Amino acid sequence: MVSQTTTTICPFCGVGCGLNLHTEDDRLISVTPQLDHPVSRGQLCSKGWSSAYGVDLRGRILHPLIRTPRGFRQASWDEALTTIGEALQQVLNEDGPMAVGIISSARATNEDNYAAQKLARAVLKTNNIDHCARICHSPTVAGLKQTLGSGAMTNSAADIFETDLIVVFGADPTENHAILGGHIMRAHLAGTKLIVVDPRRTRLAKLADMHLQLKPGSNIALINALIKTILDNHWQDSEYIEARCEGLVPLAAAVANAYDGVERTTGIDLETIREMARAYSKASRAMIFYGMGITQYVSGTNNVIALSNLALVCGQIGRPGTGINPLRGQNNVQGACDMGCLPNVYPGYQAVADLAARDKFSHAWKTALPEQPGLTSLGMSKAALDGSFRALILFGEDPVITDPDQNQERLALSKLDLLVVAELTMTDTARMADVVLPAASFAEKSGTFTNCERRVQHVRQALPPPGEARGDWQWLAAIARQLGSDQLDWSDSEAVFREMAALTPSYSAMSYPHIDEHCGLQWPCSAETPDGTAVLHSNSFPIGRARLIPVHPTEIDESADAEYPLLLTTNRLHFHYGCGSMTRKSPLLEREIPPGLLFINPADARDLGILHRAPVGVRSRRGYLETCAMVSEDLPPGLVSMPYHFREAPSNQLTNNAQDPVTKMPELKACAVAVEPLPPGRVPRSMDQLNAEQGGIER
Ligand SMILES: Nc1nc2c(c(=O)[nH]1)N[C@H]1C(S)=C(S)[C@@H](COP(=O)(O)OP(=O)(O)OC[C@H]3O[C@@H](n4cnc5c(=O)[nH]c(N)nc54)[C@H](O)[C@@H]3O)O[C@H]1N2
Ligand SMILES: Nc1nc2c(c(=O)[nH]1)N[C@H]1C(S)=C(S)[C@@H](COP(=O)(O)OP(=O)(O)OC[C@H]3O[C@@H](n4cnc5c(=O)[nH]c(N)nc54)[C@H](O)[C@@H]3O)O[C@H]1N2
Ligand code: SF4
Ligand SMILES: [Mo]
Repeated sequence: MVSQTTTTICPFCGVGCGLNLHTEDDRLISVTPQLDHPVSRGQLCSKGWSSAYGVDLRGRILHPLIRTPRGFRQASWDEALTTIGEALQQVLNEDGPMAVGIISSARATNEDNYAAQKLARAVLKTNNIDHCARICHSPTVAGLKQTLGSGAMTNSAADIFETDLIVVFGADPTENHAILGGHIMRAHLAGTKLIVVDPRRTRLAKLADMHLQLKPGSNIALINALIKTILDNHWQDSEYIEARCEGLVPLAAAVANAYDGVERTTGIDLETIREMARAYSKASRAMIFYGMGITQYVSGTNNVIALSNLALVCGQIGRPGTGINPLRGQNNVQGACDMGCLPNVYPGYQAVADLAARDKFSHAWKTALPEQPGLTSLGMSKAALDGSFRALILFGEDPVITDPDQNQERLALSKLDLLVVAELTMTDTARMADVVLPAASFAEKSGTFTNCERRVQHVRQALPPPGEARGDWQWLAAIARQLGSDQLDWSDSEAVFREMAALTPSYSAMSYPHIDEHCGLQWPCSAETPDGTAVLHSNSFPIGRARLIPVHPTEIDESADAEYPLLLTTNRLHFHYGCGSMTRKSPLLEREIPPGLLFINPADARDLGILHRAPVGVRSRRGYLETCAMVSEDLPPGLVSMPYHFREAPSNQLTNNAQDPVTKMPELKACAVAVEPLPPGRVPRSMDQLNAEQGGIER
């Protein structure tokens, strides 16, 4: 028997904890934490401990599958690739490159993502390439790019232990970035002040020195009032602003009336606003962490800009223990953005619209590149509905469960001439595909992930891929070859990384051996900073001076009304991840929490005659689902909340697709719903049952 231990990185969230995979004769027998890992420091959360369940053989797709009128049948790789190649070629011939596109995966490696955008741009000749960052931190990328010149976490996880005040703004780290949530709890116990701004009473809110339980979507009203308080009292860092920022005068003018109606809009009284403004501006080092409570609004980009304004006027960016820190969500969402899996940028955020950048990539890849800007992921769905977008290659995402407005999303996918899905298991999206490809999981391939603090870490192969599964860049290369291109013909993952690093300035001094030597390297890592960068913007910003940009409150798209009297927000639960396709394979995680759940305040439950754990129906303008009520004081009256992990009761049946005008981020954090009790003892019908009864959308 051959026993082996492989050190690698957790495949779930952006914390990027260090795992050891213990194998015996090509079987994964256990997972343990890496004791000396710089972020996780010998710990894992329950998902990390359960990661072996997520990739075990149960339910794994082992061979290519092709749709027939009677369901899927097994096919050889040759046949699957021929089918894909012919269908792609036909759409390209008939409608040109804007009719095809790729959705890549923030769960896959940097090498996979680099390959995906290269296939789109250099082979398919389209900039139609996107991924889940669109509906996650795209407002961060767009907002911080404008204000600071770089859309990433400015500081490092270790700074949690080197700060005086932590502000958690619209994030729930003990559930979603559990190891960092634990660090925050520990720092707070040791004396670091903690302020939480969240409409729900999260675990950290219960422990915090202050909890500002604002109304959903009122972030800018609150932040502008904080900035006004700071300026009125001369609590700003004038020296810092003078030396490093521009735009104070218009910002001051824009916030001058910020108190008007603010108590009503936000639900927070002026005394509390004053107290928070004082604490944040007076702290010698204060860190802001933020998440989906900021980004998932039609005002997402402006929300990010507002937070950046707040940090800048107080001089809280550019030193250890400070900063504006987006908690990037997926294990490799930072990397998928860095790799250019976005319709407007090449690797390293080099703009497609910039002629010099296009020339650079065109020269390196020895081919002409498309000029026309690409479609976003939801833009591809929209174009599928009107027939102008016809062929989609998608991997490592399950938009039927995770995109807003499920019925519309299903309809859009059903219109495609060709849908290729590469997955580990048969997700709801894979079930709609024409061709399903078996993908290798993180444990079965090598490459790199970039965590939320910009740390590029080595993912090492511990197992052979099961059945005929292949790594993502390998099957992407096979599609390129099928189309007559050798653009993706690398010898191994290290060769992909070398090509990428040579073209990506912030990765330019990185290599696999150098990454291993340092237990991961934080970008920018170039000739000037060969060992990486823990704190961004220490001396200057990539755009020279930081920009203070006035922004004004925008109302949420859909408020509660007589017909839909409650506001629904969506959140995550510690024990499940994304669409649930990996975590729900673990009996240990599955027993922790019943599927579905609608969190509702006791007063609303009483008014509606709903008992704790009783079955309920939830309706919005877009859909209907059934689940169980969880009566909880953690929600204020008028607000209900649902997780989105459960395909039986997917909250995206209900959510609103209204979008941020800058980034096309949908408003996943607020929509109007009506809740009704179901007869006592009735078992809530699953979405599959409801679709079968009502004739849901099929392919
Ligand atoms: N266990 C687990 N962990 C995960 C994930 C998972 O699915 N499961 N997913 C990963 C991914 S992809 C991501 S992006 C991250 C997301 O991590 P978070 O950003 O923490 O995600 P959410 O729980 O969706 O939303 C955060 C909070 O925003 C609050 N909120 C809603 N509206 C507002 C508002 O108007 N203002 C403010 N200030 N707050 C508001 C909600 O009440 C909620 O507590 O988690 C990652 N980690
Ligand atoms: N209502 C509501 N909806 C939301 C959100 C919300 O807060 N509320 N949050 C949004 C956010 S922030 C995000 S990021 C999205 C996430 O949405 P998705 O990206 O669709 O979610 P995941 O569950 O991470 O899906 C990833 C899939 O990748 C597969 N996978 C894992 N590793 C690999 C691999 O190496 N290769 C391949 N080919 N496949 C792999 C897994 O099996 C899984 O099925 O959801 C969004 N949807
Ligand atoms: S905190 Fe995130 S990276 Fe760490 S073990 Fe949990 S899911 Fe994995
Ligand atoms: Mo995310």
